Parts: sequence; C-alpha cells; structure tokens
Amino acid sequence: MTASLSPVTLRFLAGVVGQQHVLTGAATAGFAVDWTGRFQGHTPAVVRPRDTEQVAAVLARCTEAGLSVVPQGGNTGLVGGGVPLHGEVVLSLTRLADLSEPDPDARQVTAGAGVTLQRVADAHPDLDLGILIASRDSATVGGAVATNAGGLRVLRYGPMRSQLRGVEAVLSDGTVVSHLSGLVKDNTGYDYPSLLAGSEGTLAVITRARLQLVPRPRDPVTALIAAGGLAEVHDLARRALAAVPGLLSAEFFTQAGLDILSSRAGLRPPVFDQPVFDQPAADRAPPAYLLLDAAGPGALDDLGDLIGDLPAAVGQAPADRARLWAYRERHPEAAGFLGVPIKLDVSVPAGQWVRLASTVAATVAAADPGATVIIYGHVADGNVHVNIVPAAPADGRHEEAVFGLVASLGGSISAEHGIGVLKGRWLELARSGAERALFARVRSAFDPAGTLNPGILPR
Ligand code: 2HG
Ligand code: ZN
Repeated sequence: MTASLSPVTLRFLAGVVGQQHVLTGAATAGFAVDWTGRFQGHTPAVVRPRDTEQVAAVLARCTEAGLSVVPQGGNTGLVGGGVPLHGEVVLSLTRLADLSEPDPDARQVTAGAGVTLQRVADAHPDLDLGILIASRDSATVGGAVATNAGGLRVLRYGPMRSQLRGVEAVLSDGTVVSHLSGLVKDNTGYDYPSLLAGSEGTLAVITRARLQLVPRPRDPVTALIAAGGLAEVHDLARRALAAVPGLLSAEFFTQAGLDILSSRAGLRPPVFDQPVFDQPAADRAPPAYLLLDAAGPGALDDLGDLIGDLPAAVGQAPADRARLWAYRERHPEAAGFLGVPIKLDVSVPAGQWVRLASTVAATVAAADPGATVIIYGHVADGNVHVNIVPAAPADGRHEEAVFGLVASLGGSISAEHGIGVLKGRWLELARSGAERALFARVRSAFDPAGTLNPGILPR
C-alpha cells in the first residue's frame, strides 16, 4: 500500500526536478492510462527528472516516505505494467534523452532511458538498432530494456536483452549502479543488466543503456505472400529461415485483421501479381498472409525462389516496402476500431504453432461466443498475438481460455510484452513455485522497501 504524498514531499520533489516537471491533477491524465484504454489508474504526481542524479534523489525520497513508484517510458506497454493502477507516483523517464556518438569500431552507443528506439536506429548512417517495433517513435530505451522488447527482427538479432552491453540504473534507495564499458568479454560477476531486461520496472530504474548496434541492412526487399492458410504460412516461414540467409522478418496476419484495416483504417487491400481466392471453399483454408523481409546480396532471388508461383507483392523502393509493411504494422490498431481489446501475446514450440494459430479463435469462442478474435505476429519465433474484442465481460475468461490452450501446448503466456497486471493471475501456469519464490528473493535484494512497481510480479 502506497503512502499518501504530503505537501512537504511534493515540494521536495519539485526542488529536485523543477516545479514545472512535477505534474499533478488533470496534467497527469495521459500518464495514468495505457494507449489501449484498458488500464486506467490515477496518480498524485508525475515526476519528470532530467538526469541520473535527479532520479536517485527522487527515488530515495519516495522510498523514505513510503511512496510506491511506477517507472514509465514511452507508455507503449500492453500489460498495464507502466501505469499507476494503485495510485503510485509516476516516474517518467522521457527527459533522460542524451544519446552518445555511436562508436563505429565497437558498433555501440550509450542511450539515456528516454531516448526513443527510432533515434537510436537513426544515430549512424551505417548502423541500425536490431530491435524494430511498430511503436519505435514513442517507445524508449529504458522501457524496451525493462520489458525485454521483441518485435519484428527477433529471428535475426534476438530481443532487447541481446542488444544490451551494459546499463546504468538506480536502486530504490538512490544507489546508482553503472556498468557501461560495453566489453563483449567481461566475466566479472553477476550480469545484472541481463537481469534488469524483462524485470518490468520492479528491480531498479534504468537510466542509461549501452547498446550493440548492427550493420544497417543493405538493399532490403519486402514480400507479402498470400498463402493457402496458416499451415502454409508456417511451412513457408520455416523454409525461409533455412533458405534465405538475409532474412530479417517473417510476420503473419489473417483476413480478419486485413478486412478491418481495409474498412476502418482506409488501407487499400494489397494487390498481388495473381488472384487470391477470396471465398473459402469447404476443402480449403481461408487465405493467410506471410510478410518476409530480407536484405543483402541475393535477397531478391532467394525470396523469388521461395515464393514460386504463389500470389505475392514484392517491394524494394522505400515507399513500396512501407506500403506492404503497413498491413502488418497497423494490425495492433485493428481491434481498437471495434472496442477496447484484450491483447495477449503467446508463444509455443515450432511444432505446435499451426495448432495454436488455427484453434485459438475457437477456444476463445467457447468462452465468449460473441468475441472477435484477430491473430497476427511473429511466425518464425512461434509467437502469436491474440487480440480479442470481448462481447462477454472481460473478467478473465478470455485469458483463462487462451493461456490454458497455450500451457497445454508447452508454450509461454508472454512471448514479449511481459506479465504486468494483465497476466499476474496466470504466472503459475508458466513458472513453478520455486521460481516465483526466487523472483521474490531477487526482488527484495534489489528493492527491500518494495517501492518499485509493487503491483506486478511476485514479492
Ligand atoms: C506487434 O508485434 C506488437 O505488433 C503489438 O507486439 C501486439 O498489439 C499487440 O497485440
Ligand atoms: Zn509483437
């Protein structure tokens, strides 16, 4: 339970960060709700420090005063982990926006927690950030590390944890820990940067990160393929992994999401080089779509060989690629046109992917026959995003149904978005009692007072 914020503490916080960077009342509204509108909280104050020292002073004071704190980056999370659902103080890190000159030898850069992922990606003409997510213009480095963000190129570069070469972070008592030298070989004890990746703001507040960059992909090609169903999508993606050395992304979506984007978001349906059947026959699965992105020598030919005579649209010019990518990248918006969505992100072993993708809608329907289900995601990673617009009350029945299916297939209830408040009830499907007890002990070693994001993950 968080203490209440006294006028004395409020004045102290304003003295640290400047009066104009402590927001109260109506000015806090945008920080207290997530972008889907599903997670709505309230806060006595949003505090916006400018640097690590200010973060340390704010945290130490909040801990001393018994105030709970929710760290927040670009507020693009989807599991309610970055909003003050129980009246916590919001520590907004977006002003920690310093970005070092990239080091072209090490191919690394040091970024403040509040730097957007797009700024990191744009920092050097020959280098790129391995993480590509649709919310890259608002999502920040600190939040992406804290949630171990995944996205559209995990098959090639791994998640955010794999890009991390060091962090600077502040513990809840104000202690600053920093390990930013970026050495690739450095066996000098516990790798706490790796532990902070995916910790969802429960262990420490990340203030800076040393990030590995990747060579900027050359001559990228995007292909959108209309496949004869989910099994064919999966089969093509597996073949692409083996046969397209320059493969960067293998993404899928279905007709359900495409129809909503066409009718509600004004996206013109894709034009393929040959007709796609649009009326499913009894003996045929409805079409499903695979988007492949590849770069480097031979990418165009490699993709061409894979596509064979399937209906496809291929783009090389930036505008053509962007147009094809929009069909996939705008999918997170689709469910929002119909209502307030429940967004689940699950993964299963490769051998179970077709089963999951082709049965999850029926599983949801058994719990809520009127629900709309839109699936899409990162097929090469075994990851399916299940976006549900419920008709029945959103009382946990949808999560129960989907997570039960996923657990029975040996999968994970969170492939990339984290546990947050959305999935706390079901963590035991994924983690044993011994593991959860270890989580709690790690947490109390970092944050014995329980200041940081107390509403999520075991304590
Ligand atoms: C994506 O892959 C994101 O587009 C968002 O992880 C997924 O909104 C979602 O459910
Ligand atoms: Zn995703």
